[in-house]
Amino acid sequence: MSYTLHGSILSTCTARVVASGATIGADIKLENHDFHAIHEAAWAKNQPFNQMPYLVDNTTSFEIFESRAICKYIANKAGSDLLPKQSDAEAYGRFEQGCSIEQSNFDPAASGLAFQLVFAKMFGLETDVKLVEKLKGDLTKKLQGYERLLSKQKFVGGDKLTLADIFHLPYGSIVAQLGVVPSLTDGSLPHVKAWWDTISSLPAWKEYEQQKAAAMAAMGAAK
Ligand SMILES: N[C@@H](CCC(=O)N[C@@H](CS)C(=O)NCC(=O)O)C(=O)O
Repeated sequence: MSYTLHGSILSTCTARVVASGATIGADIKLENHDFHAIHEAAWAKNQPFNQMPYLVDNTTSFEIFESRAICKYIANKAGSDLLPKQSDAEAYGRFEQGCSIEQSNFDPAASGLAFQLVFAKMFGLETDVKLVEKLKGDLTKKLQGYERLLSKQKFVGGDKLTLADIFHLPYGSIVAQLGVVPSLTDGSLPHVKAWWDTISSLPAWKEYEQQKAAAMAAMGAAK
């Protein structure tokens, strides 16, 4: 089984698939595209919303987009424990609960902060300072819910590491590096800190961060 992932090493949603795929042990070749490519008509044939990434299954030519769906597809084909089996109703239920938590309680504020504080500048846009303050407050409050959850179970999708945890890494790492929501890392929410320390030190994530740093250094050197 081999896959071609069309995206960019600099894209957070591509990072979600790269890190999940590496943790699963899947054979994924990342084809790096310039961000301008997604606005071309040819791209919309593969990703109708002009976003990256999308994946091609090289064995069957099946194509799929939406980073979380891509990760679940790869994990399902590999029979990976990162995706609990539907036949185990409770484990699968907890896992889907964890995926929904990430998408509804973490991603809106974390991706909003990353956009306002990192990507807006790259696109020549002004940072909306009022919105940043609101998003910081939103995520701080949500993390209190994470603390309550993680005092009862070790990971967001149950007692074992699942894709639901890995899904947090791309935007969570940006928030952690910016230091704008201290309770993610400062130990004031001890279960959150222990969880974050564990998932952010997964070898696949460290490897992704090294690849991204190397790509950024190469881009800087080419300027
Ligand atoms: N829900 C989609 C979001 C994809 C997405 O927003 N990708 C970003 C790059 S990380 C993108 O293509 N942004 C360009 C745009 O939305 O115009 C996924 O998870 O794949």
